[in-house]
Amino acid sequence: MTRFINKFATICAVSFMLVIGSVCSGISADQPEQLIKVTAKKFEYSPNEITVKKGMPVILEFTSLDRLHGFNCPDLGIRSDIVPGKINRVRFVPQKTGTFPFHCDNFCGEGHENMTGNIIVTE
Ligand SMILES: [Cu+2]
Repeated sequence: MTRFINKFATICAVSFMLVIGSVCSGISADQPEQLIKVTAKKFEYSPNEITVKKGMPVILEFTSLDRLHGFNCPDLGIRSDIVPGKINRVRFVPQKTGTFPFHCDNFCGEGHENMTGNIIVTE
């Protein structure tokens, strides 16, 4: 009888740990952040088309290959300077699907007006 109780207790303990383990891993795996590196130079972004998923957190990591640029995506409320020799990061969680244009908002010379791209948010 004691043996049976011991076995039962072990099974209970193991199942309990399995349940706790799956709950905990569920929490940590819940919202993985997607890191997207974006470089800027006269007069383009690379990539200039950024596809992300609605509800999935994104970190945009900006670097400049030449001079000061900007990144402005007003529809998604994303704005950053892009500074040579520096890494600027912006985190956001897209809440709506669609195609949202972004542009450079630090005048960087002739051709600045063409420094644009799109963030595409899919379901
Ligand atoms: Cu620019």
